[in-house]
Amino acid sequence: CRTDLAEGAVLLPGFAEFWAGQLVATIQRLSLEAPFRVMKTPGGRSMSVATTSCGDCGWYTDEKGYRYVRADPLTGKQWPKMPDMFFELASAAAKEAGYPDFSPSSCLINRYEPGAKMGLHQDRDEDDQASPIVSVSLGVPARFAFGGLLKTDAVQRHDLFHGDVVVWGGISRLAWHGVSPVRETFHPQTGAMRYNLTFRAINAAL
Ligand code: MD3
Ligand code: FE
Repeated sequence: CRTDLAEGAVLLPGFAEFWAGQLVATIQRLSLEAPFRVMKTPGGRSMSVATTSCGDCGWYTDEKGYRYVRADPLTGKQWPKMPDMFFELASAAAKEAGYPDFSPSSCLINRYEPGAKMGLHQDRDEDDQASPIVSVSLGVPARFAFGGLLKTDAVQRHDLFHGDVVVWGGISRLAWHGVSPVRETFHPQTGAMRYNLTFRAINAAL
C-alpha cells in the first residue's frame, strides 16, 4: 500500500520489512569496512548522528563543507560497494512510487542512538535533483518533520517505523526536513538504535 505524505512524497509502510533483518546484518558488515563516525558540520559542530556510506561515492562533511567523495577520508579507501540487495530494494521502492529508472549510486547510512536528532535541512548536495531520494527506516521509530521549500514553511510530523520506506521526488525532493531526538526504547533487531538508509543518484565524475 502507499500513502502520499505530500506532493511527490510517497510513503510505503513496511515496504522493507521482509528485507529488514538482512539489511541490519549488512549494515553491521559494511561498518567493519567503513566505520560509523561522527562528522562535523562546516560550522564546526559535531553531528549527533553517526554516519557511513556505500556505493560509488559517499556523503561527507567537515570544516571544508558538505560534499560527496569517492574515497572514505577516514580510511583512505573507496567506500564499500553498494550491496545488490540495497540497490534492488531502492529500485523496487522507487518503481512502486513511479520512478522506474531510478539508479542510486550512493547510500548514506545514518545511525541514531537515543537522543540523536537531525536539524531541519534540505538535501542539496546532489547534482542530480531530478532523481528522487529513497529513505529506509530500521530499528526504533523516529518522529520525522517535513515542511515546504522555505525553511519557514509549516512542518508536518510523521512517525517512521522499522521497514518503512519513503520516496521523495518531485517538489518534495527539496523540502526542508529533520528528525526529532530519538526516544530511548528497544527494537529486537537493532537494540536501542535507529538506522536510516538514504539512496541517492549522483552523476558527477567527482
Ligand atoms: C525529504 N535523513 O540523511 S530520512 C538525510 O531519518 C536525512 O536519517 C533523515 O534527512 C533520517 O539527509 C530523514 C527521510 C528523508 C530523506 C531525504 C529527504 C526525507 C527527505 C530528501 C528530501 C526531502
Ligand atoms: Fe535529509
